[in-house]
Amino acid sequence: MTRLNDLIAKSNNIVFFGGAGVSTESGIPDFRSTDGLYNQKYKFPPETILSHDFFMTQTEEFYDFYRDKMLCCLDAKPNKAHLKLAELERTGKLKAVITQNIDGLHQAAGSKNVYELHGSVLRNYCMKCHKFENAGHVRHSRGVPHCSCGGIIKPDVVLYQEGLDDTTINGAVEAIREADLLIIGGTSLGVYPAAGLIRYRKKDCFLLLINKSETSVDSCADMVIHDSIGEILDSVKVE
Ligand code: CNA
Repeated sequence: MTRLNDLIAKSNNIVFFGGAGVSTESGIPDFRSTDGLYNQKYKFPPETILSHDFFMTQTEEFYDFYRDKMLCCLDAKPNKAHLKLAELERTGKLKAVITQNIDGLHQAAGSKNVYELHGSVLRNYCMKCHKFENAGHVRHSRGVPHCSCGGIIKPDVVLYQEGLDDTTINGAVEAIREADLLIIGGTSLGVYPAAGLIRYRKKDCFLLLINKSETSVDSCADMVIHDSIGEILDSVKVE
């Protein structure tokens, strides 16, 4: 791990871009691993259930799945990967975490500059009066959660068929443009447009990939580590 530590030591603008694999060591299943949600059997595929159309037309069924499979992250704790990234931010070396995750664990670990490309289960809002509700309200309600005004509550997560928030994308792109070390970790890089953002890195930005399985970006990365992101990041010495 000497090479990794040298790399971190000489970088002054580190950006981390991650996905569901960052949180598997906190007990939250990802989508595409063998024990991930895509390999479990449901009446509909997860990408159908987690789509805008499905939410609008079969809201109760959406919430059955969402409470069961997506809100389990409310009980999860940050792991070694989240904690090390927060520590690196405190030293001033790491400038931003860009995540496709919706579990809020980077902030729970202490990270401040976090771009949540796909929103967060911790935020929910009334589709009628736009009042925000916490995740506890959604979790403990039955059927379709409603606001006191009678409106339906929607999680502030980006469902399939929905666009990403412009301010979040712009902030993430800006951070990637400035990076001298871009660490990509725990993501299959299969979900767009999020995965496409890494193309905005500078020509001389060092690209480090830490992922258990191969990705489409392995061949153009400067360094590839196929291992547990928690273990690898935990081995990083913070000066
Ligand atoms: P994915 O497509 O499921 O890929 C996860 C990747 O992480 C795979 O390539 C795995 O090999 C790898 N991986 C799994 N565990 C580890 C580990 N411990 N160390 C290193 N690598 C590991 O997930 P993506 O994030 O690429 O796809 C984006 C989707 C997943 C986003 O829309 C997320 O909202 C969605 N998602 C989020 C969560 C969460 O918030 N925790 C959970 C499940 C899915």
